[in-house]
Amino acid sequence: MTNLFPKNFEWGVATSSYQIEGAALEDGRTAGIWDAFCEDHSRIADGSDGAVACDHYHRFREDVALMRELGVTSYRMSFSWPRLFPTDSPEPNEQGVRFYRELFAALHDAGISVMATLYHWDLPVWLARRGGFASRETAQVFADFATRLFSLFGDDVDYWVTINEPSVIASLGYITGEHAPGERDMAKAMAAAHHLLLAHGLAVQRFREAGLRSKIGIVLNLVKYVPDSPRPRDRFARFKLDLFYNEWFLSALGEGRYPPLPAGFLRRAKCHPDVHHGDMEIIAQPVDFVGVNYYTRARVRAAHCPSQMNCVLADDPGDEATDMGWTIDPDGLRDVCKRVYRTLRKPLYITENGAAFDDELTGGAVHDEKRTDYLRRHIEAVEQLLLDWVDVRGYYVWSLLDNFEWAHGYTRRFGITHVNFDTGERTPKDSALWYRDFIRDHRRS
Ligand code: GBH
Repeated sequence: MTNLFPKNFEWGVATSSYQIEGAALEDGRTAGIWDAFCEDHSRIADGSDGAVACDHYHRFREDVALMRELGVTSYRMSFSWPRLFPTDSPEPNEQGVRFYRELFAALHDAGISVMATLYHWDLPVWLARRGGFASRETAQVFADFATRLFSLFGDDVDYWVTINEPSVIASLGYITGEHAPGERDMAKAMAAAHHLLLAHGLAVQRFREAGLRSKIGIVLNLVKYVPDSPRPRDRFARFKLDLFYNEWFLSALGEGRYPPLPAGFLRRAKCHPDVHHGDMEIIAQPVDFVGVNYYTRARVRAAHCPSQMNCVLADDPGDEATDMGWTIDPDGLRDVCKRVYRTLRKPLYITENGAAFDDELTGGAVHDEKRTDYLRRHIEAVEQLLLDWVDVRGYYVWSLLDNFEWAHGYTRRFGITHVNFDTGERTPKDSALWYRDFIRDHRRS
């Protein structure tokens, strides 16, 4: 059997702090914006929150053992900022530091490399009170946070990620308000997007100054947008969504400029972010790799909807979708990766890819053929990318565990491991067993 995957290709699984850790107010952690957001239970599908989640804070050894059994080579996780810095004091919370040290030691013993994200949406409330990412000052506070983590964990982390999905934070957190902090304000969204990118760039600067051997990059969520029809207005609607969710970030990081705005409507609406002299150079400084999160393609149609730039998402009749309603399109992964590689010319890691399905635990097993099929087809797309000379160096399944799926609470299961949220019990699904066998057959050491 031909094996195209290069030596040192990372086969991984991914999670994030608020979605799995629980222990929300234990051992000195203070509230983050998601704790605060969930207090209004109407915002979360099942009225839940991440206070307990997968209880990974207490069960991390079991979770590392699960990963070892899967044979993964790498684990992508994120730090909980309010756990490490519960107040604005520069002194870290020792119990928080101890948790991550023990986690990294366990991973190290299991021979699993670490990809650590500095910001996967777990912002301390003390910083949100100062304006959060809508405020420029937060970019500096983030850079100080990053510097402290570089010195605390240094080369225990193999791959540092600055920010997870700036476009999703800006859109769901500041335009639709579906995510924390729940704002609906286009000007704030554009400001937040700029400050997230600036925070990224400042952290990369600090990383270079720290002289670590490990690598640093950013993770972007890319959606493949297609027009709902060949009509010009639908094609222009597609162009606008692609501009704000994809091109805006690629252009800033790759070329050090924001793309020109069609019709100048953002400027007229006074939504263009306030870019200071020198910001774009900071944002565009070279990274070591780029992470791509890919889930779906989306069809776009022009319609009267001023809050969404007169673009709406159309159903994809006849196409298979996951339980999120997201169309399954493995070729989309190829398309977005080729585009990122063409514009940024850096090694790529698929830092998230996976699917939510309504799984049933029967007789100690979960027969999630649809998820296995989803993963297999997307991994085949990665093989195609390698044949197309795209430098893909790793693939991480979202997610190791069923977890707190943001506004969907516990109603959507993305895990390859089933979690019983009453008992905390973990059960590898059939997809996990398939992934284990696939890795065994394809990893080279
Ligand atoms: C990721 O975000 C997050 O990093 C992770 O924490 C989360 O659990 C995971 O995905 C699963 O949701 O245009 O309506 O067809 C993914 C962000 C934003 C990706 C919406 C898909 C397009 C949906 N998603 N996007 S649509």
